[in-house]
Amino acid sequence: MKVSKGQMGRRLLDRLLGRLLGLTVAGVALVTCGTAFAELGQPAPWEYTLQEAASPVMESISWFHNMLLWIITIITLFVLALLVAVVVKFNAKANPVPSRTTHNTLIEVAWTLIPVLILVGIAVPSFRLLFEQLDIPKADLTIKATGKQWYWSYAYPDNGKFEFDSLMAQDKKPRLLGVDNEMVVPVNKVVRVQTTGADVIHSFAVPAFGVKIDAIPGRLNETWFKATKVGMFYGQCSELCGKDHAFMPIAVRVVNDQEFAAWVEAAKKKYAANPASSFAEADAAAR
Ligand SMILES: [Cu+2]
Repeated sequence: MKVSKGQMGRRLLDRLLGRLLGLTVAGVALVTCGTAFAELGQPAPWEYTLQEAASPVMESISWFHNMLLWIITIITLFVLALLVAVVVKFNAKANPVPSRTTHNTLIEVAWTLIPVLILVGIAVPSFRLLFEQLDIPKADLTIKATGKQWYWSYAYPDNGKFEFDSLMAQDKKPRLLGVDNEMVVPVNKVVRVQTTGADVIHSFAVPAFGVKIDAIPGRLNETWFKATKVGMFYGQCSELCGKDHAFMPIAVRVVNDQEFAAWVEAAKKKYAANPASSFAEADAAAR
């Protein structure tokens, strides 16, 4: 069969478009799979967004992040449009005799005032978020997290004064995030987290809760979270603290009230004779 040049061109174009469509579908599938298979409370392959929020603070952080992304996208496109207009309309060929205008009061006031208004518009929700993070509501329980080279110790001063060490467990999943003894908290309760360092500066961070706070020797820092979902949530030490910095994960198990009460009873017995406990040290010092 003879085909004309025009037909061939069209066929080629059809095939190219088909290929492109296929690639796009594959790309979209890859991206949506990446998020569809993403488990709550931990990073996922091909993830490019923030982890799914599991606390009110993280919900505010995600909202603020997305809002800023819109603003910055609009500004960037606007500047790009201006640049394109300048290149096309005012190059030497298209505009051989340039205007000698030096001032335009209206434009100068506008390009000063509009950015100021945009910044003020950003500042309002930004400060609201900052206060939400720093103004700790009345806590239902307090946990003291002590960063050590290279593991975490969690103390529960309100629930029978026990403390235990939490070390990365090689055989546990997810890799590099699983630990031997998890921090356990009740769901929908305000947890005050106090952090300190026993040797060098560490940082206690759990992305799904929107928590990241330094653990500094000789200081007691404070933050809070209210986990709104039951499950496992992981974080990592987020301050370079030495050779095993990457191997001191934070694993938080969020359970319901009954499960938490049962865990506290078991933990009190299990960790009663923990020689590493700062409560044991305090008892020894008092004697
Ligand atoms: Cu550390």
